[in-house]
Amino acid sequence: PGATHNITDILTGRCEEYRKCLLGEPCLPFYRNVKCRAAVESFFKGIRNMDPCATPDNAYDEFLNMVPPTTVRGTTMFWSGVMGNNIPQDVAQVTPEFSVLEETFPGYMAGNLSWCGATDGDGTGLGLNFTVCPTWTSETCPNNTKAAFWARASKMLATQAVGDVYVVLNAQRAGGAFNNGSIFATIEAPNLNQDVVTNVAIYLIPDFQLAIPNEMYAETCTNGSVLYLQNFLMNMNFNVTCEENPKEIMWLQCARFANSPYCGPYAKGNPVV
Ligand code: NFD
Repeated sequence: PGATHNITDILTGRCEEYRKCLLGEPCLPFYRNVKCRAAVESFFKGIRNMDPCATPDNAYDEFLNMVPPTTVRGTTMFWSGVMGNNIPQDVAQVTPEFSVLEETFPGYMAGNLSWCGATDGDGTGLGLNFTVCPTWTSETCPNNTKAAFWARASKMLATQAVGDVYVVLNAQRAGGAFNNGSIFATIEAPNLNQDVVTNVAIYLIPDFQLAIPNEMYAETCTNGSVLYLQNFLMNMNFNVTCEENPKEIMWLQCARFANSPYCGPYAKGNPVV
């Protein structure tokens, strides 16, 4: 895929927006003194002149320690397998009760951007490729520049989460709502802290873009990979709850996909109105 060619300007601008609290996110005094030029420099520091498929795990540590992902107690929301329509991100943006990685400082800066290191350079002399980056697959390019960023940021998000946490999963995800190879499964869930996380709430949502009601519920809270996840978390000593088609998410899905059989007074899970 293409690289974001003006990424330095975008990162700088987003950094200024965030530290000046222009976004309405919970805005911490800690961030006010962030030097955006230094932050952007540290963002690139660990990946310059690096093979874009062999990024060290700690490449972004200096950057992430300058602007760590921080969420308010009881609001941290993870998601997995539901990327297509940005539903969790959009719900979180207008719901103070939920915070996703994309609204934390580092998540906001890097969201929807594409970048990678380059050993041969692309003429800029900056050790980055501003034109094109290798496509990620776990086989061909496992430790790619971008994956290393989201992996480390996700780990920090999970590690600092306190109180109730949430995870939004796609009931119709091919191969199971809880995907063993996902970042949620491999990085976020294992880094939750049993001593401070009071409950893990699983929000199992249908894919509202699928029009056929019978096929809508591939998984429920009591079967398949979701049941496996609940047992996995309970074995780790977490309190776990699971809700199918929760109204906290459904209202936005129905605003986006108003003709879905999951919307309206006769829909499963909906109160009759
Ligand atoms: P997904 P998830 N390397 O829907 N997050 O649980 C690369 F390069 O399966 C946020 O994996 O859910 N890409 C963002 C990967 C990105 C890899 C990633 C990997 N090893 C993670 N694994 C973001 N904002 O962009 C997955 N992907 C790609 C955090 C996959 O192709 C969030 O806190 C898809 O485009 C969230 O709780 C995207 O990552 C959780 O991790 C999501 O894959 C979602 O990762």
